[in-house]
Amino acid sequence: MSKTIKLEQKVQAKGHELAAELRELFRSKGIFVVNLIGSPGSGKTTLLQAIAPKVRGRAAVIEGDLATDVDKRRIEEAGLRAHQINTVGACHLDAMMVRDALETFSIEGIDLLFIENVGNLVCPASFELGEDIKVAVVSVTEGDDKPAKYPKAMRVASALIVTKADLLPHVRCDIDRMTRDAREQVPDMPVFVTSAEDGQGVDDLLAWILERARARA
Ligand SMILES: Nc1nc2c(ncn2[C@@H]2O[C@H](COP(=O)(O)OP(=O)(O)O)[C@@H](O)[C@H]2O)c(=O)[nH]1
Ligand SMILES: [Mg+2]
Repeated sequence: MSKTIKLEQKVQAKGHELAAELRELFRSKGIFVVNLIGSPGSGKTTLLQAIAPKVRGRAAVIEGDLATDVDKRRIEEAGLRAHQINTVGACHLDAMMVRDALETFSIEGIDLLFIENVGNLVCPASFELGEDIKVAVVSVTEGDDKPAKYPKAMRVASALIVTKADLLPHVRCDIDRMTRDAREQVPDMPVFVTSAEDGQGVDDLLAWILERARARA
């Protein structure tokens, strides 16, 4: 038991070290990095597809999934360079996977990198990838209790992105409740109500991300 804990601590410490190295690398290249965490089907890839035409030539995407390169191809079709990591069972990306990806995936010439984590509101909240910010993605169709049920995902997030707002007339979803619960964890947490379908909130979200990037630079 104590051996298991020690090994876990060692692995976590190594992960922190590597994430710090990645953060250094991204900073040295002037790249602002956004790590998207959210459940499978919450609309992470579709949101990135909606953002893609607005950041063509300056942004790239790393996709994390257990299997397939479906999301990478969707992003490429939307006009951004993309790289797929297959975790083959792991429920989250880790810093080592991102470092390995950068051996073949060039991030030269960009100033914005999106990392779409494996669909999951639990594990990805605990792993640093050298990102500047994590954002939590929750759709209106998942139930408005999710920010309350996944407090750690809220706590590590710099913003809550509510997706699929075009479906609000068809589902019971109280955005005020989601906002309140997210702000229980992070007071004043920015909340963006978006739809990739009709585009609402996407420009505001991107403007906020770019402002964060400018503030860091
Ligand atoms: N109506 C509507 N459907 C959406 C929206 N965003 C995503 N979807 C749908 O939700 C499903 C899952 O989306 P996807 O982006 O693949 O989710 P991911 O697993 O989080 O990357 C797909 O069928 C999308 O077409 C949206 O803004 N409005
Ligand atoms: Mg996806």
